[in-house]
Amino acid sequence: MSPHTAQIEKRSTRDWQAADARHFLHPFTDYRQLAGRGARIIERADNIYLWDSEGHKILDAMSGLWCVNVGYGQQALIDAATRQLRELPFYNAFFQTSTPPAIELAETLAELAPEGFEHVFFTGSGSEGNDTIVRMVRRFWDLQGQPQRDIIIGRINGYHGSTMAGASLGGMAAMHAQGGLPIPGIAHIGQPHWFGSDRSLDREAFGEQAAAWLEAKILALGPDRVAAFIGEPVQGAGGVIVPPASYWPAIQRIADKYGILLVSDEVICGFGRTGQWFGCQTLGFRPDLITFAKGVSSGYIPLGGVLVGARVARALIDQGGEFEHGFTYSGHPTACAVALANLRLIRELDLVRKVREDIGPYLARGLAAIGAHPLVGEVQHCGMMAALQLVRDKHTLATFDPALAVGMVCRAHCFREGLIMRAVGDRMIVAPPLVMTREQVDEMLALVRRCLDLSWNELQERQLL
Ligand code: PXG
Repeated sequence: MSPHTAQIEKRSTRDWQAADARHFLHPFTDYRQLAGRGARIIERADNIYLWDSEGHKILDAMSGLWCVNVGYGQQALIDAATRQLRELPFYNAFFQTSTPPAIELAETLAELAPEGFEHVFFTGSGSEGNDTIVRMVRRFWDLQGQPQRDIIIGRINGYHGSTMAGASLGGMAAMHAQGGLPIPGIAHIGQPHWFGSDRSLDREAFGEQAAAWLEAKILALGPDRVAAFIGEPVQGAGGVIVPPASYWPAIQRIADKYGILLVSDEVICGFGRTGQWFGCQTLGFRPDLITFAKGVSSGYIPLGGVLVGARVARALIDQGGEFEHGFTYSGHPTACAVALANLRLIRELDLVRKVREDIGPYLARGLAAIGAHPLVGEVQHCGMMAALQLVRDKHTLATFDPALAVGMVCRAHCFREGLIMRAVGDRMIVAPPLVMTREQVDEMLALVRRCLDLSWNELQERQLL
C-alpha cells in the first residue's frame, strides 16, 4: 500500500501470499506449512458468499467464524458504524463517564437476556469475557466471605478462548501443552459426547452420567472449594456436540444443590444460533453468568462481554466497592453502535423465531437425508449449527484412524468446491448465517453431499474403506 492513501490497493494473489508469509503470524497456524502453501486471500463478501483473490465464489457455511449471524453486507450495520465513527469513534467508560451507544446496548441486552439479567460488563472479545468471568466469580465468593471457593470446573474439549484464563477454562489438550496451562484453580470433567463414549448407555442415561461427573468432581475437590461450573450450551469448536436433553437440567440440579455459580458460555450459541436468543433457553438451564461475543455484533466489529445475573450483580454493586477490572475497549461506542444495529436487524427480520420454526427445522430435515450417506455415522444439529460424524463403517459406527485425517480430506474437497465447512477431527461442521433462505440451504447441502461423495471416492481409491 502506498503510504499516501488509505485505500488498500489490489495486488496479485502471489504478492499477498508472499507478504502474508513474511509478516503475518496467524492464529492457531503452523507457520512453515502455511508459507509453503500460501494463504487463501479473501477479498470481499456479500450475504452468505465470499470471493477470494482469484475471483472464486465461496459459500460460507461457517458464518465467518460462527459470528456473521446476519450475513455480510448489511447496510444498517455499515451505516451505524459510519455514523458513530463520525460522532464519537471512541471514548472510555473508566473514569465515571459513559457513552450513549454503550448505555443503550446494555439496556437492550438486559431486555433480550433471560429473566434476572439486568447488568452487562463489556469486553473486546469472548476470551476477555471469560477472563472477566474468572475475576468476577472469584470476587463474588470473596464478597461472600468464602475466598477459598476459587475453583472453576470446565470440561475436556470445551473451548472458552485463548487468553491464559480462557485457554485454562477450556479443555483443549493441545493448548494446555503449550505455556504451562491450565492456570491454578481450574479443574475439568468429561464432555457430554455420546458418540465419543463407549455407547453402552442410551443417550439420555449417558447425559445423566456425564452430569454426575460434575457432582463427583465437586465432592472430590470439596464442595467448599468449588466456585462455579462453565460450559457451552452446545460445544462449538469441540465439534458441535449437542448434549442429550437430560444433561443440562441435571447439571442445573447439581449446581443448585451445592450452591455453585453456573456460567453459560454463549459466545457461539447466543443471538439466535440455537433458535432462542440464548442457548441456555434452548437447552433448559438458568445460568448466573453468560459470556457473549461474536453474534452480538455479527462479527462486523469486535465486541464481547458478560451478562451478570442478579445474584452476582447484587454482590458486586451492593457490597463490592471498586471492581478492579476492565479494558480500554469496555463499552467501545462504535462497537456498541454496530451491535445495536445488528440486534435491531435480528429483531426486524424475526431471525430468532425463523431459526426455531422454519430454517433450522428445514436444515435439520435436509441433514437427516444426508445422514443416509455411507460416510456419515451421526448427524447432530441445534438451530443453525450441525455436525456430520464421518465413519469408516456405517453399521458398526467404527471410526477412522485419526492419523488418516479424514476430516481434512473432506475439507480439502470443500475448499475446491467453493464451500467453507470446518473439520473438527472427523466431524464436519456447518454454522451458516441465520439469514439463509431455504434455496440457499438446498444449495449448501448439495455442496455438502458432493464433497462427501468426492471424499468417499478418494478414500476408496486410497483403499481406506
Ligand atoms: N467461548 C467460546 C464458546 C468460543 O467459541 C471464545 C469463547 C473466545 O472468543 P474470542 O472472541 O476471544 O475468540 C470462543 C471462540 C473454531 C474457533 O475453530 C472457535 C472460536 C474461535 C476461534 C476458532 O471453531 N470460538
